[in-house]
Amino acid sequence: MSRLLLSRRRFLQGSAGAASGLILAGCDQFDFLGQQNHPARNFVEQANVLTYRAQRRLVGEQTLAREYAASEIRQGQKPNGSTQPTTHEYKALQEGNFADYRLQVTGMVEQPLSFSLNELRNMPARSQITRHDCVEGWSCIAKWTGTPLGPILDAARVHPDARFCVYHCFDNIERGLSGDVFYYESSDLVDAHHPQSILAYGLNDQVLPVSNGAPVRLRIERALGYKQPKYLHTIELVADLQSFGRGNGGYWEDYGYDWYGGI
Ligand SMILES: Nc1nc2c(c(=O)[nH]1)N[C@H]1C(S)=C(S)[C@@H](COP(=O)(O)O)O[C@H]1N2
Ligand SMILES: [Mo]
Repeated sequence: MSRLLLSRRRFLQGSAGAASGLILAGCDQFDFLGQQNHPARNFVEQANVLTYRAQRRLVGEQTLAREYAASEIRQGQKPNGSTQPTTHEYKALQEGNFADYRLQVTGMVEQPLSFSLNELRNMPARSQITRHDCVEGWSCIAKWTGTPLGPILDAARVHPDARFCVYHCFDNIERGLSGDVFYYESSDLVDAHHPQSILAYGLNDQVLPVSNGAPVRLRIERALGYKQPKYLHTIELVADLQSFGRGNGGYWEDYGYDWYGGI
C-alpha cells in the first residue's frame, strides 16, 4: 500500500512539473487550445486536474506564500493586461473617486452582502510583501494591503453546496461585434479562505492605482498573475463553473491556461 502511494505521488509530481512547464511556455503556443477536441487540449485539461490534486497534496491547504522584506521591492508593480476599463459604468465610478463603488457578495449565500470602499478600508487589514509571477515571464515584488476575504465569506454564510467563488471584473478585456467579454476568475473555497487572500485596495503604501485594478483587486498569493483579478465588483458563490465564460473558470483558462495556476 505504501509503495503504491509513493509511486502515485511520484507520478503526480512528474505530471505537475510537466504541466507547469507547458503553461510557462507562453501565450502564443496556446492558440490550438481554442479547438475543443484537439488532443493537446485534452492533455492539458487532464494535466490541470493532476496539477490541482498534486499541489493540494504536496503544498498543504493553508501554507503561506513567501513574504519579502520592504528592501526587496525594487520597482513599481508592472501594470499588465487591462490597465483602464472603458465601460461607462467604470468610468463614472472612477470620476467619482469610487465613492459609489460597491463590492457584492452573491450567489449561494444565506446573506448576500455589499460593501463600499470605505467599509472595506475599515475592516481588519493585512499587508503582505509578495512576488507576483506572470506567465509572460516577469515578476514583481510588491506590498499589498487589503482585508482578508475569508471572514467576509463567513459573514455571508456560504451554502454547504457551494464549491467555488467566481470573481467578476469591470474590464471589458475584449470588445467585439457580439458584445463585450469581461475578465473573470474563480477559486475554490480553500484558496478563498487562505489567510493571504485579501481584497487589496493598497499597493506599496499608496491607494491602489487604476492600472493595477482600482478600487479593489484580489490577491491569491500562491497562484500565478492571471489568478489575481483586478477591477473586482462581484464575488459569486457557485457549485460549478460551467455557466461562466466558456466554462473553464476564468478568462485565460478559457484560452487554455491551467485553472489552479499554483506556484
Ligand atoms: N480584471 C483583470 N484582472 C487581471 C488581468 C486583466 O487583464 N484584467 N490580467 C491578469 C494578469 S495576466 C496579470 S499578470 C495581472 C497583472 O496585474 P498588475 O497589472 O497589477 O501587474 O493581473 C491579472 N488580473
Ligand atoms: Mo499575467
